[in-house]
Amino acid sequence: MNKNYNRIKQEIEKADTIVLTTHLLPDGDAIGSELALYYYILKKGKTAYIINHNESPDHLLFLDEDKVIKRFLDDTEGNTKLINNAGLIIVVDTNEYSRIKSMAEAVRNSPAKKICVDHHQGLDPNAYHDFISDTESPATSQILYEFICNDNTDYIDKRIADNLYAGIMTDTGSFKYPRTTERTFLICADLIKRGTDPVYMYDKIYNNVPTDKVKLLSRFIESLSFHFKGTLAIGIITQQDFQDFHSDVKDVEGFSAFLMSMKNIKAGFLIVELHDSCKISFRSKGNIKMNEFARIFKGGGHMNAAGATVENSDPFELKERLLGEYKNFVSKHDKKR
Ligand SMILES: [Mn+2]
Repeated sequence: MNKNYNRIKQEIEKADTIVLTTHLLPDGDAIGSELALYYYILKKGKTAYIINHNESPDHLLFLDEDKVIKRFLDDTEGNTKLINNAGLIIVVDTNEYSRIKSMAEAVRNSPAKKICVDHHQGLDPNAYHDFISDTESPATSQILYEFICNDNTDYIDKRIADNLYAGIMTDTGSFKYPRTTERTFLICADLIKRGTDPVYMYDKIYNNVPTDKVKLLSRFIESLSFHFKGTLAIGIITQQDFQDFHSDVKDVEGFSAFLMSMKNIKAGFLIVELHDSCKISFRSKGNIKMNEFARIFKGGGHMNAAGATVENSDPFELKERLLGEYKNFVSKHDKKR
């Protein structure tokens, strides 16, 4: 692992200009990783740009205090130039070009070397010049902490610490998801020692829910249906719901976790109607392999958290299809046991 760290450090030192990007609908880990890496790169005396497909969600805007994050489509021509002229492009918190959406083509076509830093499964080594991939890590921000410390711990000032902490806190669900380890707490203790205020960080990120989002949540709760003796919950959010509460797909963050918070629930599906497709989030507990189930809908992910996008589908018809497929899936797996 450290060998990769040194190689990638050298690539950063070789490049003059570095472009950073991440997945669509960036979350705390995506933005925290980008900003921590951005300020580290500045300290190395280099120029850096952060360009994303989506704008940052409201509750994370405070992290970007210098307003350095650009949205690709706001200036496609100018941003494409930056991507083409960069010496290095670093993709964080995803390893799939399809997940950087509108930027995928520009990044692929750029002559710059491409590096990936990620904790998701499925990295194609041929897609990048080099990478740091650690699927055991609960957050890309945790990998970046190790990476920066491997260079020089003095680089981690309060601002970098805040961003790394935001990434780790959000991707671990505030230190409760499975890949949270002793190491995670030791790292966060060190970040707090370097100035991060955990109460302030939690308050800024979580105690900041707009009332329209609460109304959307209430609509989602009304939509819930329960199946398979109350072990499966399905929720639906439609375009109408988004319109009614001036919200969009980024406002459903946390809804699938809500499904899994209910007693006796072993599996949950969240169906979100987009303009010309439906996005499904699959969640489960224990050994119900949702990545396997998601493949029926040409999706993928982790065992307990997967996703898929189904083109031109009505959300209510999709729900019926999901129920049918899940029935087959469960009976196949019961037979195997
Ligand atoms: Mn992540």
